[in-house]
Amino acid sequence: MLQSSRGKQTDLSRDKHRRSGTLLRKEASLNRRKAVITSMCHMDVVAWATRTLIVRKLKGLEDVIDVTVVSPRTSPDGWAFGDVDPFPGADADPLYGAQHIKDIYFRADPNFRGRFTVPVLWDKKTETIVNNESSEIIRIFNTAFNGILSKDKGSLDLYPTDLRAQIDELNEWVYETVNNGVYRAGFAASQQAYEAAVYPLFESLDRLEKILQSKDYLVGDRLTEADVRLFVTIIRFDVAYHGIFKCNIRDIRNGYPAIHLWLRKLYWNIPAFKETCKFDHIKVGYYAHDFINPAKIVPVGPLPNILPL
Ligand SMILES: N[C@@H](CCC(=O)N[C@@H](CS)C(=O)NCC(=O)O)C(=O)O
Repeated sequence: MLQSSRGKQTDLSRDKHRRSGTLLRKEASLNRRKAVITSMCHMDVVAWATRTLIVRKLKGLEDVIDVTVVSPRTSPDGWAFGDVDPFPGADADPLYGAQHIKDIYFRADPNFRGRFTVPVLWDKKTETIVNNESSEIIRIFNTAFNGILSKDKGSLDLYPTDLRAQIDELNEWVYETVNNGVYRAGFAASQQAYEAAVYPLFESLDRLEKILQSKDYLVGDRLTEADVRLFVTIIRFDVAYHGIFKCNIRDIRNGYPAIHLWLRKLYWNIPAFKETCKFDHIKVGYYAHDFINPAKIVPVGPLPNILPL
């Protein structure tokens, strides 16, 4: 977590949502409305935002969901838009000319006192934040626009009913020990806290290695959101977390053949994975932290960033 606002944190006021946390707004209010949603993302660096970009492409939502990319460099005011911090690939806010993501939060809720995180899903029609939680945004993308998508995109289901229990169970420990585990190891302020994150992380990688023996996907025999959620962490593992976050008991390319094959098949065979991944941005983004890398030197390796199939 890169920035925190001071004081008691609040969440965005939420509409009634399902027990699964699927939606903040009713699906019907989003369905059939083209180009009304914008997703503000810190595009190439952060695993949380990239999940939403992958699912946006998998579902063919490029014409429905615009993307505005903020600068990956942190500032005292949080994430800045591209006109304030002209980082290559960062965009100005096309809607309101906002300077920082926090301005968008205050537009949605002037009393907001939480963290000004990305991604943010913004409804251009009602002019408010629909959702700022990536795991929920990918479920919105999975279903909310199916009525206006082509048959094959509309019928692509990354959270199929018959696999939900297995997906939920896997997501839970993968989130705790892997997706979030790398951050807990990387930002640990004591040896004890670091070890409390890094050992469970590698235990979970060992467990994932067994699951992926002779399998292309984590759950069932099809691509699901579980693969997307794990992919964004594993693709960053060797190039970033192994070094900057000291997650270095093993790396993926030498230590986990089944995970490594699963990773490369997704990356090389499915364009949505490759097209949302920019290794140079990932490296610069993670190695730019004052706290853990004051000199901000970005390592050259490992090369190549990802091996061929
Ligand atoms: N639960 C959120 C977490 C998002 C998140 O932590 N984003 C980070 C990117 S590293 C962020 O914007 N941090 C800014 C902050 O904590 O102030 C999600 O998955 O969407």
